[in-house]
Amino acid sequence: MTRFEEVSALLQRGKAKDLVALVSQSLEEGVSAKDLLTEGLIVGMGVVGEKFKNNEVFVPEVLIAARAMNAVLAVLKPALAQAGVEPVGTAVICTVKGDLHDIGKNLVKMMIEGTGLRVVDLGVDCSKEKIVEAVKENGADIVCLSSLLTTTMMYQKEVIDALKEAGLRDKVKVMVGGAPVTQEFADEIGADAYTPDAATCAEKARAYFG
Ligand code: B1M
Repeated sequence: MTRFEEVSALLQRGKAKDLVALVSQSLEEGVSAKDLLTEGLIVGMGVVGEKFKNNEVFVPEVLIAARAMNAVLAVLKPALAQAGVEPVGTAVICTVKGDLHDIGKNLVKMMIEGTGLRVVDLGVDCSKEKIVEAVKENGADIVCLSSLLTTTMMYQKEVIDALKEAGLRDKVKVMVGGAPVTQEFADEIGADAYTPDAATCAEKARAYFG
């Protein structure tokens, strides 16, 4: 079994302690944080998702895997983020109302912070009112919305409408993402950008500041 397969297997079994130990050791040995993430952790979570879909595992197992993922992301964070410099701008990020999935959102946050932007994280199940308020309070330049459910992705449009109503739509870029979201959907709801993964999102967010 390769190192990445080991990482993936521990994640699938939700072995947080062993996973954190293996990832920490791998970082010390010089294995790239990005490869541990994309070739180990994200692959492992994909397998969990597939088994979940096929009723081979159920919510408790998925939850345990997700907890292990969030624990290990904290270990990877320093290696994924670049050295802190004065923030060039501010992004507000959340998972939208009705949706509790936060792993992708946490990854996007980490990667954006790594580009030198300040990120205000509103968490999960976030209402449009809370987002509008946070944009005002923080003078945000970007709003990043994550949705993992087909039932919650339409709420991204509600957020855009609420920003319009509050007279803020021209002041912020709205970026959308999450597994069911597509470029076509983003165009349909009038978002400024769709990105399929955290790294591309961070790159695009940073590009708004030249
Ligand atoms: Co849920 N879940 N889940 N789940 N879950 C999915 C999403 C699902 C596809 C599983 C399946 O059936 N195969 C399915 C959705 C079906 C659909 O709507 N089409 C599903 C379901 C049905 C549910 C429940 C309804 C199950 C139930 O209760 N019967 C329930 C809903 C709860 C709710 O939210 N109200 C539920 C619950 C849960 C858990 C709580 C058990 C747990 C979440 C724990 C947590 O997040 N803390 C969970 C998990 C873990 C998953 C899967 C297995 C993994 C999601 C994940 O973290 N992936 C997922 C299956 C799957 O996606 N394959 C599934 C890893 C993560 C790195 O990827 O989040 O896609 P992702 O993020 C990516 C990109 O999408 C992008 O960047 C990231 C990678 O770089 N991205 C952005 C994400 N957000 C972005 C924002 C941006 C830009 C890019 O901003 C601009």
